[in-house]
Amino acid sequence: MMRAGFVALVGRPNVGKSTLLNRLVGYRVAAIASKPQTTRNQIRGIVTTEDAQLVFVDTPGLHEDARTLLNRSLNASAVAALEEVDVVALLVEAGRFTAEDEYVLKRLQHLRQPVVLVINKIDRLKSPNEVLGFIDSMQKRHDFAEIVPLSAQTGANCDSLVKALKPYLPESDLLFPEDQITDKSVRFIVGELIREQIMQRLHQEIPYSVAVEIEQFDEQPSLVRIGAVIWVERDGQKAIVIGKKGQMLKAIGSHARTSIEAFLEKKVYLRLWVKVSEDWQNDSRRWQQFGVDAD
Ligand SMILES: Nc1nc2c(ncn2[C@@H]2O[C@H](COP(=O)(O)OP(=O)(O)OP(=O)(O)O)[C@@H](O)[C@H]2O)c(=O)[nH]1
Ligand SMILES: [Mg+2]
Repeated sequence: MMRAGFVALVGRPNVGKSTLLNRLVGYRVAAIASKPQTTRNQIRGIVTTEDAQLVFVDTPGLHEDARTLLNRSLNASAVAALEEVDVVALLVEAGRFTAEDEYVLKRLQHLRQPVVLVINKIDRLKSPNEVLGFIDSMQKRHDFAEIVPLSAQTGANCDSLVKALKPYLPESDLLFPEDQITDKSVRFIVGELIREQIMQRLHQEIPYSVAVEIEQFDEQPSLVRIGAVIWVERDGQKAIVIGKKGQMLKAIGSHARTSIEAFLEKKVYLRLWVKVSEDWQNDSRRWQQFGVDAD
């Protein structure tokens, strides 16, 4: 019997939601970085098996202390995602349950949908047995429909998650063509692959002040020409993104190009510009122009 439906990936920032999405889909469609609130948009990744289609909805990490308008809106976007899905997958890190996790779990208590607990990053445990005690302690916190320990990074046990989720989906034909892996446009993903390099290379407030806008996307038979603007909020940030003698921008560009080429399976010619748009994080019109659909 064919089942198909939507699964929200929720959890505090940095638990590995986007890494898991990419792992399940088999492609890098979502940006990953070791920084909280890397994800800004709801990204759907589609997994189609012989008898099921699971549409995973990656959401921005929920956190209590949302200071800018954009951060607050990211929280709202993560909560809104919960209303449209058939199952909720709550991610936590193996062996860790923090006040931030508690905050997220509290927001799931009254949902009508089943909540499946995903214990991520089991590769970090010294022995697999360590997870057993953690499972016990988590069962005391909530009546989870299923509990699946896995590693999004190594791929260990990720197949079990797909199997565990399937019974909770409604009977349905395919919702998307079987070869489709995401609902986002290629341009959007290209922008995310550029932003990912910035998130990974720059620190403090800069990653959060950056938005990437794709201005040019010309696909030719043997190569794709891409022009993108990296928007920052202040002149000082622009200088940091460009770096001494342009070194930082060069590194961002060459690594982004490599991952875009892997995604498009084509040669890429990438040009990047850095421009200032003051305080864009507090101006929703501008962040929409930059492709951030946090509302
Ligand atoms: N060791 C280990 N690290 C992981 C695993 N999954 C994710 N990570 C790392 O955890 C960090 C955060 O991963 P993301 O996928 O960006 O986390 P996220 O939950 O999407 O974060 P936000 O978008 O900020 O909410 C990255 O440095 C990942 O490489 C895992 O299974 N094992
Ligand atoms: Mg993410």
